[in-house]
Amino acid sequence: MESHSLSRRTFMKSLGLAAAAAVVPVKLRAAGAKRPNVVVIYADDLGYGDVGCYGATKVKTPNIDRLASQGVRFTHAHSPSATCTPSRYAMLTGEYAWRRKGTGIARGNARMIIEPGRATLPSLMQKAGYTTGVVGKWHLGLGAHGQEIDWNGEIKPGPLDIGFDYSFLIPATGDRVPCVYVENRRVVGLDPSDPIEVSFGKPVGDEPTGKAHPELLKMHPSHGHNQTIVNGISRIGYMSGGKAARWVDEDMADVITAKATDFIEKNQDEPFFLYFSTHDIHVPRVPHSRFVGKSGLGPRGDAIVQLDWCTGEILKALDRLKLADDTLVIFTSDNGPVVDDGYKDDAVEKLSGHTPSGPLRGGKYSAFDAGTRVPFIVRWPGKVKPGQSDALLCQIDLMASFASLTGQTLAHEDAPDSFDVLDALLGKTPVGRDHLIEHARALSLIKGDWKYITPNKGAKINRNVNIELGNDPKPQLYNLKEDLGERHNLAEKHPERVAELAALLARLKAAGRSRP
Ligand code: NG6
Ligand code: CA
Repeated sequence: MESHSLSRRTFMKSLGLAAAAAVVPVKLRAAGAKRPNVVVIYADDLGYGDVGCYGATKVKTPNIDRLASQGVRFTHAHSPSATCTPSRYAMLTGEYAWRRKGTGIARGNARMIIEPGRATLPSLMQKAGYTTGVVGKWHLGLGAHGQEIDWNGEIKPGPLDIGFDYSFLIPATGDRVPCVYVENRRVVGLDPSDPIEVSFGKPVGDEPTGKAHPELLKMHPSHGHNQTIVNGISRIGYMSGGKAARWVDEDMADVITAKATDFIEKNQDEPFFLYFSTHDIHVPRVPHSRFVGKSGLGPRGDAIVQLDWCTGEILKALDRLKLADDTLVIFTSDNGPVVDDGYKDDAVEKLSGHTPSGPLRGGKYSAFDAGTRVPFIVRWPGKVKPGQSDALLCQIDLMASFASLTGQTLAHEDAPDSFDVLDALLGKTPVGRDHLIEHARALSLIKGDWKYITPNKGAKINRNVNIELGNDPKPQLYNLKEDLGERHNLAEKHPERVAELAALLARLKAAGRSRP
């Protein structure tokens, strides 16, 4: 235990977290500078009904609610996909992930799926003179195709090769190896005499797995997640080595939030773009002890409380540095909610009437709206009038909208599915995009009040996670305005509308782009 706590202290120090923050004088920003800083707070697996300002009553989220009360709260904003990797791919490239092979949920040793040299959200901001940073969950792969990732040397390509000036990453997810942080191109706190090896096939090293040694676990898997044990939790994949560099799940929110606020502090004098990608509330849900028991809903609720704290720390840093008025903050989530996503963490037992999807049907992985319709809040004090907006929009629109914000024109081939919805984001118009293709196993098309889900043979329910997936061999048509919960399939009643939406979807797929 002693050696563990010692190495943990050394580790925190290697992250630069122990030293008192240097006092940096607040310089005035260039007079007349119009470009706001941009901070995107990207929560993981947070559902439409998981926060107070979207109707949750059992769990308290005062910081996220404050953001909403000072900004625009969107009711019809979507992640591009119902899982993480494709959502992030689409948000950063402006291209629907389903157009590209290899953009499904990435393994922990997947190679980078965004090609260097491509126009991306961060490269667009860089071109506008912003300093760009990503802190937190990545899950878009690292390293070059056809080559082993060198976890013990330089890891590239990575975020620095697609437009970020700084990166501090959880390489994949908290539940996948390698369980280490990567800062810019290197694993943080790595002892070269204890090299890291990672495998998603045959076991590596001789460390115990959750499957063979459940007695060593502090949290047990419910499905999958039974390979190498790190910090008492078995993960997806095998790893050996890198012991001094391994993260401690309980500290993760503190570590990444400190890195995010450091980035803001260091770049306070110039416009910056920060993509702060939280680990919460993805599994394994292992919040810091100060949040344990705070929600009464078990670790999932406590992780929401921790996420709210992280959000509050970002807002506090902006206040402290007097940057709040010059900063456009977006808060949203990469896909809808899931309760049991692979660990027995009491989330199901302690749900206590909390409804992660709010009034929507389905959840993470689902073609029903809870798969992608997520909390989405925009705050820019003095520029964005607080209120609510029902405009249809998608995170994929950030590229075209920020091009507009920074006075740039996108090349025809760039961000092929990103719409300029800047006026909707700024609350100036209730009109968002004309239509949206949602992506789960099935594709769906939303246009006006209508949503069409393409027929497919997938399972109707994922029994592991207990979520209705929205799959059906028959076409589905819902009127979202009258039937937000997608209970009444009107496809047989309105075959002409089904035909019209199916034809539009086919055209948009064939065109390879949808940006006007
Ligand atoms: C699934 C995992 C789930 C989660 C998900 C990715 C199993 C059985 N389930 O394959 O736990 O990691 O992938 O989540 O392994 S996401 O939010 O990053 O897309
Ligand atoms: Ca996710």
